[in-house]
Amino acid sequence: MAIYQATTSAPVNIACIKYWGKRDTTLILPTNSSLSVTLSQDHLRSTTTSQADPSFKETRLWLNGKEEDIKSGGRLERCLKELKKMRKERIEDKDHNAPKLSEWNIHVASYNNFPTAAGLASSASGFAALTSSIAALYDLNNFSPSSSAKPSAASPSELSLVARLGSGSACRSLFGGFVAWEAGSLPSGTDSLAVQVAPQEHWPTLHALICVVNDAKKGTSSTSGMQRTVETSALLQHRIKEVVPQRMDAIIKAIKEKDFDTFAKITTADSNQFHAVALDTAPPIFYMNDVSRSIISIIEELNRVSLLNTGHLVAAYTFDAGPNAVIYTEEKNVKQIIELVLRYFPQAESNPFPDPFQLFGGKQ
Ligand code: 2P0
Repeated sequence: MAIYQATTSAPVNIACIKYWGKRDTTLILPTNSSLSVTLSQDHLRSTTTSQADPSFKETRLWLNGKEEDIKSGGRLERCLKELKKMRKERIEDKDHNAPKLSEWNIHVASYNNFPTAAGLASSASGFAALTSSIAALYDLNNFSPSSSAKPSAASPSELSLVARLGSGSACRSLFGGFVAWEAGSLPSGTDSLAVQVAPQEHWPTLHALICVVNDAKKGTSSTSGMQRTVETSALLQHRIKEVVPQRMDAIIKAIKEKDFDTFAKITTADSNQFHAVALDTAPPIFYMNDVSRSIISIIEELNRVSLLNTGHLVAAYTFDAGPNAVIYTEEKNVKQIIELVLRYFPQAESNPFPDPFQLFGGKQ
């Protein structure tokens, strides 16, 4: 008896232009386009195994070893429905000998090698890994090293439409390197997908340093926080209409030209505007804490002095829906930044992390 099983993994991505707000909460269609960098090393990843078998009585899900309820009509069901449809239309309807995997229940087990829901984009890597794992199980995957894509293969952009139904930011983790999520305008959402702006090898000297300030689960989830912002923030409307479209064009140009100064200026400004719209929400949402703000001061001062001395910026900071900082910098400055952060935040004995702020000096 054949075993139908596939394991894939997906990394987290860190947005430079933030996604914050939905125009359709069921299809997960965003109010603005966004752009991120997918981390390339192994520190922040979800690994998912899915199995289909005619004997399975129900579809079940385990997250980090603990079984979770699958909500009827929820995000996982919506992703699964789309993938089953692709399997049926592309394979089973064309080849009547193909096993009818789309009719069987599946078991899915996913594991994160980092704290879940701490503002470290666990839903992004989680739904990206889930989508690519089930796509591989259903033989829809064209991620294999073989160059000739199978006729049934779904492109990463097509799979990004499915991952988006699980969690908006997940659509960007289907690609490596620099990735744009184009908001699209169709009510169906078929044009709201991720595209790769440049592969990781395009700018290999760009590094992301993750400073884990706090790995506790965050107070206000992104999903509920962003809708409160859509309902109450006037600043968000300005951001959507006037700010983000220009920033998307400018940061894509900066990435293509490997222009770190412009990349850093836009990334920093967009993080600050995202936290400003969070504050402009009623009641206000605070994701950064005093340590986050100290990191901002340190990087701002470093950049001020560097601008005076060299005319260039050294680093960009960005914060998601939590207090943890991500610092983008070029390879030549990594050591200086790590030493600087460690000088201001020396290692505490009680800290559960090996370093005071678990600094992953990994390449983007
Ligand atoms: C981003 N974040 O662009 C922004 C910046 C958080 C701050 O995408 O409701 O977990 O599942 O679509 O994807 C977090 O939002 O929200 C997020 P849902 P998601 O990375």
